[in-house]
Amino acid sequence: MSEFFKNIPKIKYEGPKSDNPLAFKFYNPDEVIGGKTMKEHLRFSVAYWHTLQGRGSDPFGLDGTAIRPWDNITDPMDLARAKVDAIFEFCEKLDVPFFCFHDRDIAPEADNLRETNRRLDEIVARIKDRMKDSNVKLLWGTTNAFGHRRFTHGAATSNNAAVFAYAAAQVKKAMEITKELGGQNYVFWGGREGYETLLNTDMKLELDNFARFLRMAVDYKKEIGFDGQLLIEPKPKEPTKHQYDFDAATVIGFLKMHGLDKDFKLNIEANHATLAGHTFQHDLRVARIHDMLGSIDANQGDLLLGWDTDQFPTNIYETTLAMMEVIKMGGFTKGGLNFDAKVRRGSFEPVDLFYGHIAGMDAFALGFKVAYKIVQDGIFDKFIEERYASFRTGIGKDIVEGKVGFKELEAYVLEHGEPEITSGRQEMLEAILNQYILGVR
Ligand code: XLS
Ligand code: CA
Ligand code: CA
Repeated sequence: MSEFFKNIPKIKYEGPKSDNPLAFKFYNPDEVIGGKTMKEHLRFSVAYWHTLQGRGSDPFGLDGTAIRPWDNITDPMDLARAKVDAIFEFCEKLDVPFFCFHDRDIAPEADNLRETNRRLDEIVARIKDRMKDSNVKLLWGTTNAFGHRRFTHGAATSNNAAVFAYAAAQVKKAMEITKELGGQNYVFWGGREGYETLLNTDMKLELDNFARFLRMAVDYKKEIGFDGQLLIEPKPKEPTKHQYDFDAATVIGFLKMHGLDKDFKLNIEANHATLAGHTFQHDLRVARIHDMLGSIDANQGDLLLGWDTDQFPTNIYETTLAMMEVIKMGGFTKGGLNFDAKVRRGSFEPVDLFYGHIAGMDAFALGFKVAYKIVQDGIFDKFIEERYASFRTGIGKDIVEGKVGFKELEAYVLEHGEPEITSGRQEMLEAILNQYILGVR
């Protein structure tokens, strides 16, 4: 087996003061916090599509800038085989326990579904073989039902029933291979499930069809005995103007409306939350309070650009707030932190792939440590508890317990007069958060 990243050693933890760019400063995989190692808490994952498939192209530069160790391999199947070796080498050197893929990332699509599936089978067998002597596992599999021109009007929400069928056949196979590889989750990201203009769109039929599609997926999951978690990944726009899985709240409402909320959880991506006009923490919170936070696509967007830039997450403020939500839900079970992130077009050398992941892993490791201390100290929890104290006694308790209606509440106001309100102390709390982030508290 050839080595692709030849001059890159296994990345080790060297501590916050290390000046070695190829070392972890905050991510110490073996460090035990609260009874689990950091590796177990954070469950990092590499995205096949960005790291192995990304070419560093953009709409103004269709020719990619990326230089990759497999550039001299021209046959598409030879390339697919080589990339299997490359993903294991990459994850092992970074001590990342998981990876994720779309069906079309691991094996190129052929002229017909039969041959496409045969190619998949061959690559899956190779991955399975590599898994035998490696600790690297599959966090989730998914389907690329948005790249091919047949999906230009959507997949499960296409106007064309034959396209709906094609998407179903593709998900069927992708779910089978995810199971075969011991994948812990299966993700539905609505690639082009949305619309460009309502002038040509039957929104009701498209949404109903989408629910039908998800129901079929649940049925098939049971039929084949796949015990992974099904996840939906919200995104408000891009590639279509409007995507049906707009944000966490929309997806949860949709799932509940169709009686599917017990079968799915959410995969929340930071950059998608900000595209929807929310903070990352907002969408994580919405998912968490509904007990539907499954997994995370760890990246960050550029708020000045306003599109899906999929950058490596380096903002400690954001990673801290995100990890507070994860810790509050009791940690990941099947989910993890998947780096759905790509190095910039200008960062074209193979070593930049390592720098990107190291930066992201350190940012989340530090965020996790800070968040763990914040949750343990309970300082914000105590504040919130106190802030809502009025709902634990008297009239507030009666409201919560459903004992009163408008008439009783009017009588309460007539008797008690103007309420006394308290300060929200936002600036004070933000200053405390800064102390935690700076490690002085
Ligand atoms: C695209 C999505 C995609 C999903 C997997 O914006 O983030 O990469 O995570 O299909
Ligand atoms: Ca994603
Ligand atoms: Ca994205």
